[in-house]
Amino acid sequence: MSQMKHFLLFGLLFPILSQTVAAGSVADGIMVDDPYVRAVPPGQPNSASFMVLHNKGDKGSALTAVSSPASEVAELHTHTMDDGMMRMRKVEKIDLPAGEMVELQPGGLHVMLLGLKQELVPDQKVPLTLIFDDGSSVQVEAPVRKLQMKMKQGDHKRHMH
Ligand SMILES: [Cu+2]
Repeated sequence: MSQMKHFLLFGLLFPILSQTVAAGSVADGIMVDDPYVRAVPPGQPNSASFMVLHNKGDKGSALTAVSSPASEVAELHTHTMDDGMMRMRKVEKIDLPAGEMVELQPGGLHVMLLGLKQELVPDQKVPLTLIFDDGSSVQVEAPVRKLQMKMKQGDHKRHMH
């Protein structure tokens, strides 16, 4: 277990992309690609994070939880069409089939950050801990990015951010 301790320490000192795992765990076989967090205007209580998860292991697993010091709560969400309206709903887990890539992206699966504790300024790095179904975890630093999206603002003109 001293090896795990070493990895944990390494993760704190070099917060780029580190795995807080022992060999053979689910986290060991998961590659996290291009993680980022959506920038939101000041006062917005929530945001979301997106990334690509590549399960390079030979057995299927799942992302079961995420935690971040940036928000009170982090949930796993998906979008569904409901009477022609896109709605988000919480999911228990995000399945990661063996050898496949699963994309968390706007309008689809995402990590919901509820109750932001800080303003999310572009280029700032948000630490996320991804927890898998065997209890192993991976820590990533997700930069904050502005997304191109239409904002509805009452009767005001729609504009691009
Ligand atoms: Cu959501």
